[in-house]
Amino acid sequence: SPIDKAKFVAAKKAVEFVEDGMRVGLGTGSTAAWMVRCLGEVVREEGLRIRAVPTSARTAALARDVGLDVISLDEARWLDLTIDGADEVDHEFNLIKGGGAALLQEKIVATASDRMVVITDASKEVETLGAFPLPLEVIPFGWQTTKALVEEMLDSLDVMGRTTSLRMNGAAPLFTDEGNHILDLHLNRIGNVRQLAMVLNQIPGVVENGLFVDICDTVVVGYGDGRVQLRD
Ligand code: DER
Repeated sequence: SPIDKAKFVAAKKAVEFVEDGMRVGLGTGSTAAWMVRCLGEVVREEGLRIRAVPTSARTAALARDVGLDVISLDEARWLDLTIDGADEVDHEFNLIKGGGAALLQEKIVATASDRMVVITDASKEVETLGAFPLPLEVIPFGWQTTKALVEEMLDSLDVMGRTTSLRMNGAAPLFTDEGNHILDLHLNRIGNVRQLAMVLNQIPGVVENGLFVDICDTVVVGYGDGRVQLRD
């Protein structure tokens, strides 16, 4: 499909940033999965020696399947480059991430990288963040109380929406790799991303939110006709 082609060309382009000897963070999601496959190919063809730090169990499994040398973030300590997808990207390269429920490890790995490259199809580029529900990782203990506190907090913030929902995995609540839950915040439009990102993490029970502010350095946009655009 054109969307798959767009994701593939963006992923393939981003792999060009990977150099011999690098420690590379591997994102999660369908676009990142294309990147992991392309990276496996390039490593095999060019004999690149890289170490890879995944951002989810499923990315780790795929990375091993394609023959990458997977290590933990603790072994790597710091990364040269992280390549990951996004659910929304604005003009300042601020992101909404977490559609794949991996935002906690993704944000830690992206923050521990000299450079973060986001790979997307054009549909992810927006004027203002917020149409995509903002994922929030919360611990299971008292999650309904946390949910109520978040909704109360939203009333006082510069956002349009107020409702939150528990992310389900079929008929049961979803559990992240860390055993936490995800609340999705239906905000429609976020007026002040920096303020919201800060305030949400102050609420007891909240572990992390899917707003990536001042983390992304480069955006690679793929198109269904095979074109790819670089935004630095
Ligand atoms: O969960 C995530 O943060 C993913 O990177 C997501 O935002 C993008 O997933 P996609 O590449 O499947 O659209």
